Amino acid sequence: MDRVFITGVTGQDGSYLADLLLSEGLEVFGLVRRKADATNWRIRHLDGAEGCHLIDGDLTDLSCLTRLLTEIRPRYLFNLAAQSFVPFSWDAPLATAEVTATGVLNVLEAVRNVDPGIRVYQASSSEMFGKVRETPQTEETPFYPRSPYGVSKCFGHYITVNYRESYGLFAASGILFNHESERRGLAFVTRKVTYAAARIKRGLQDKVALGNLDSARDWGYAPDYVRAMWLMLNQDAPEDYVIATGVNHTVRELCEAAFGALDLDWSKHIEIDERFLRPAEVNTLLGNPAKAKLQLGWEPATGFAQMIAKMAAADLKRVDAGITWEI
Ligand code: NAP
Ligand code: G4F
Repeated sequence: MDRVFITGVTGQDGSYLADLLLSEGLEVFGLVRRKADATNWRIRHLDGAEGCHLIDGDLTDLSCLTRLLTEIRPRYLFNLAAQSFVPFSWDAPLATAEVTATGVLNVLEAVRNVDPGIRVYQASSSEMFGKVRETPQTEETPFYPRSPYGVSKCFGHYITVNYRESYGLFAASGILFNHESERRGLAFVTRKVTYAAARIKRGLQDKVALGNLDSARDWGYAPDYVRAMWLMLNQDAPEDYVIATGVNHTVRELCEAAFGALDLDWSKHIEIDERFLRPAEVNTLLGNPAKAKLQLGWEPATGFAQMIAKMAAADLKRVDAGITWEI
């Protein structure tokens, strides 16, 4: 049975990827960092599941990664761990760089030293395009990051390309546009809005405060996107791919979709709070997934409206069940 090592398994993508790879018959080793109060709600169903091992460690510690890869000897490694919340990257730029930038180098060094045959996936981001140089964005579009997070992701991307070219590693970088789900963290705008809409529907609050309503994102569904990651590591050669839907929507349209899914009028419940504006904004992102379609045979299965309706329904269920820890 092939072994796979996933960093970031407690996050949105890591949890879906673990589900997918377990269903494909792989043995999954998921890296979990220590927290004082660890609910790890997205992987609760995986704790003790057959073929799944949750192991303690931290991406910022090369000795830890080296020891774990030596013990586990995986065939595949997915590096999904990151400080992934853009606004926090201005609050803690060094901590962001340590995980989101240098953490990638730790992974590549551990792979190079333990077994350069391990196939590596790096979670790159459309945030690297930032102040976009062309629309839509492709694998060839130049980067112009707009946050310490975006800059850190550029480092992670280029060091992955560099280790592939310098040492012949099978290292592929997925340039993923925003993707969301019922397991999205509550701070990100889609889930913030669907959760608030569910609470408003039940009379638990009346308003939700947001920042820039004009900002546009190419939003896809996370379970579709982890399929693309798996396809990338099963090609003959490692390459970089844009993963996106090719359609974008504004935050205002997101509000319309989320509140509309619960038969609410969004305009009565949104207020603007400058605290949610960013020092430098990425105004619009739109990806062209043509290469992924052609070479991987990948296409998104779930559209924007369907995804937002699923998220709103899941949040309504949580609110009705009094579940407050899935945030
Ligand atoms: P997420 O939900 O924020 O998950 C991030 C994961 O990284 C969590 O499991 C977190 O663990 C872990 N982590 C953070 N610091 C760590 C450390 N020092 N050691 C070990 N693990 C650490 O992010 P996501 O949405 O699943 O995204 C997965 C990856 O794709 C990230 O690299 C993100 O930057 C990138 N990406 C995401 C999107 C998107 O739209 N979702 C788009 C493009 C790229 P805890 O649970 O302990 O916090
Ligand atoms: O949901 P967001 O916080 O996601 P953002 O910044 O686009 O980053 C996400 O996608 C990236 C891929 O492009 C990932 F790499 C990254 O890890 C993360 O998953 O914000 C989306 C947009 C922004 O333009 C923001 O200014 O929504 C706007 N927005 C408006 N009001 C808000 C809010 N964002 C948040 N988080 N909260 C608000 O109240």
